[in-house]
Amino acid sequence: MTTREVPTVCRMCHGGCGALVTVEGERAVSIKGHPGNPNNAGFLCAKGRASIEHAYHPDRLRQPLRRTGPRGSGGYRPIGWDEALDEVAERLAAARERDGAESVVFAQGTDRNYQEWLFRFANAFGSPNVLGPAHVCFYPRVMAGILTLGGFTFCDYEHDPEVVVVWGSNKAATHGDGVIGTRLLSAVSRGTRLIVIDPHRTGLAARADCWLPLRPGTDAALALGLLHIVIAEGLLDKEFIEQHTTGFEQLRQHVRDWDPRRVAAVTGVPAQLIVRAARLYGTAGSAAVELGTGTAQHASSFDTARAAILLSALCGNIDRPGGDVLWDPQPIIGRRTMPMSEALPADQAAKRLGADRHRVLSMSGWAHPSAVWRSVLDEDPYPVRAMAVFGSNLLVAYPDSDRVRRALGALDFLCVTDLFLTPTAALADIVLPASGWLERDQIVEHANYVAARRAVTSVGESRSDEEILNDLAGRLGLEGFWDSARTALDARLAPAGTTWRELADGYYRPTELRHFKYRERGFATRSGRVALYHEGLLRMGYEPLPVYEPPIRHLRAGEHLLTSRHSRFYFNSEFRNVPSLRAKEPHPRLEIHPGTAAAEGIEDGDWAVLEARGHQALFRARVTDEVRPGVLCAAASWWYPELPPDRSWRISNVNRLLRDGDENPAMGSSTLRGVPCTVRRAPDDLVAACLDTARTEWADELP
Ligand SMILES: Nc1nc2c(c(=O)[nH]1)N[C@H]1C(S)=C(S)[C@@H](COP(=O)(O)OP(=O)(O)OC[C@H]3O[C@@H](n4cnc5c(=O)[nH]c(N)nc54)[C@H](O)[C@@H]3O)O[C@H]1N2
Ligand SMILES: Nc1nc2c(c(=O)[nH]1)N[C@H]1C(S)=C(S)[C@@H](COP(=O)(O)OP(=O)(O)OC[C@H]3O[C@@H](n4cnc5c(=O)[nH]c(N)nc54)[C@H](O)[C@@H]3O)O[C@H]1N2
Ligand code: SF4
Ligand SMILES: [Mo]
Repeated sequence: MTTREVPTVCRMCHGGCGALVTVEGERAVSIKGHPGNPNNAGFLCAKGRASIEHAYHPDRLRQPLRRTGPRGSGGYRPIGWDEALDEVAERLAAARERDGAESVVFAQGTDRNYQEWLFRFANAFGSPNVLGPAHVCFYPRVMAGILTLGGFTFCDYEHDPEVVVVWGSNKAATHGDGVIGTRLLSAVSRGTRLIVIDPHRTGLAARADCWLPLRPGTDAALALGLLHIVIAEGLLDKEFIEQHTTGFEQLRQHVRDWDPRRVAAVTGVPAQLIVRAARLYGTAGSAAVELGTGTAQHASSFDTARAAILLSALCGNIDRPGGDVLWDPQPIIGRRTMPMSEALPADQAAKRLGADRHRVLSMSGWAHPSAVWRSVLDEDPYPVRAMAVFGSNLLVAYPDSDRVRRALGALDFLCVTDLFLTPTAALADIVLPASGWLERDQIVEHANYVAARRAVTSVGESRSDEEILNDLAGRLGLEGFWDSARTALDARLAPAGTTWRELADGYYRPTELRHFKYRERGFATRSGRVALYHEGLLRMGYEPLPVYEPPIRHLRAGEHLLTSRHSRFYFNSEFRNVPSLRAKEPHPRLEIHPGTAAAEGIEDGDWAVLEARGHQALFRARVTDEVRPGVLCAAASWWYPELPPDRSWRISNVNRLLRDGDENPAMGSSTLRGVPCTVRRAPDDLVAACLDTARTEWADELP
């Protein structure tokens, strides 16, 4: 048997780390960090190290399935690929014929490097409706950048920033990958100073020069305060402002009243700390801002992101070495052009669900989930009948999970492509087995390179999303696809003058990092300048300058502020079934301050019942002073793979307690952080009734 070591790129999370996989014959046997990868330099986290355990997991789906029992029962029989794909193509075509292409929704969760394929497919099919969690994840940042600067920025760790602002993100745990975490931490060890804006004392907050533990949801007020201080104290790059921005005077007027005392009263952060942070940032020779989902899951999501970009512009950090550098991709058919948005006719694009309210979200191509559920359940403004999901566990990812369940149950046709029979997949009419990351050739686009992720093994009959979409496109006669997903790799690389073979042999192609690009070609905005004041937003009916919208917070006696966060050992809802990772965090955690816990009679390790909106969820208390008093921080996206599918998502799902709101006007971001909620110790018999896997008869113990 031959043994080889294959250089590749891990994708147990957003996938930045270079990995070396040892393969014996057709089987991957071990994995380690790739010391020669410029992003992670040999690092591999616990998730990455569990890749092989995950790939050959006994519960992997290995064949396409057709549902035999009622939705949610988990009754399926295996079928062949041709039968499965014929049926999917037929059902999608029939829905399009009967109710229009917009009646078919395509869904995906967080990006897994095939997102552009799904957009391309939906556009070619004629549906404007691609559903994803974009509005509470990355897109407030992306769209704030595109509208304000004409592009998206990333922090330049090639040239150590003097200061990095880590804003609403637990980067060291959630971006342990080369994209950010490793590089941020090594910059810090070389002297980069940190400002951390987070109600939680994260690992980075503990190492920060300046930690601003603000009240959840008050980020935009803090941002306006930082803008106020740098303007009032003249910590500005005057030349940049004069030559490359529009609307400075309006911005100056707008933030005039946001003095440190007012900001302190709103955010709960002492005024002198806010001033110290503003000075540290404003006097740095180079500084970068890292925004996370702590800023994206409330009413001021888009405004916070816009304000952070304005701060960077005022202090001259845009496109500066060690600053916020505009992404300048290699000329492949990739993130920018692969979606083929020009293929979607304008009258179809205008039908995108949620576009009437959240025009900036809609500009980015995403439909709003709440509008999708309304269409399914109420046919308002038109019926949605069919959905094809490529990698999203909708029942735990979206707020108001019970409504999501009703909507999925009401569809005429649901197809789910996944690696496992998740509770969402267990509602599908047809389930398609997706290959894992070790099983597919994939182009990986990062800020600093384009790299090759390599297929080194295969599991059952599973196929990549790319193969499935390309095949379905062929069956439906859609334009713009290829003979095979393999051919597509070469076609997509051709504009950069390379081939898949060449890329795979070379492992990665570095992207030349260029600074101050605007000096030659201006910014890709209407005026060619950074739009501090944004006329276009005003025309769309939104605020031309960032505003602060107070979070919903009418606390009654006994209520606390519910929030959630992502876990170091899982990736959203994934890996609760991977033993080595589950052992590290066996139960869904509720982080609670000692004072709050004592007042509610809860001790470390107790099971606790959270209750909000008439729904309950069980979590295991971790009593810690890392969280602010009065904050209940629950694990996001928890489900129990060991329980029957239609129970597994109900027991410890924080999203059952949350409203499917659209509080931010431009992006429709839901308020998932800082929501009123009660907590009490859970009676032992309730815990046993909910979690005892030996039971065969289940009653609905939790409302
Ligand atoms: N309350 C609360 N809710 C949140 C969040 C929060 O912080 N708090 N975070 C939000 C955020 S930021 C996000 S991004 C979403 C996450 O939402 P999703 O991205 O939908 O994440 P998952 O629920 O983990 O679903 C991903 C599914 O894809 C499958 N999968 C993995 N790889 C592949 C593949 O290559 N192909 C296919 N077809 N399937 C694959 C996995 O097995 C898993 O079942 O949740 C959001 N919801
Ligand atoms: N290990 C691991 N890595 C992941 C993921 C995962 O689930 N696990 N998920 C991936 C995905 S899809 C995403 S989007 C990213 C998410 O990664 P992050 O953006 O780092 O998101 P969280 O881990 O949820 O951390 C959010 C931080 O925001 C803080 N916070 C809560 N409310 C507020 C607030 O109102 N204001 C501010 N300023 N801060 C607040 C929390 O205390 C927490 O420290 O990580 C990605 N990487
Ligand atoms: S941080 Fe992400 S990419 Fe890096 S090893 Fe861990 S799971 Fe893989
Ligand atoms: Mo996300």
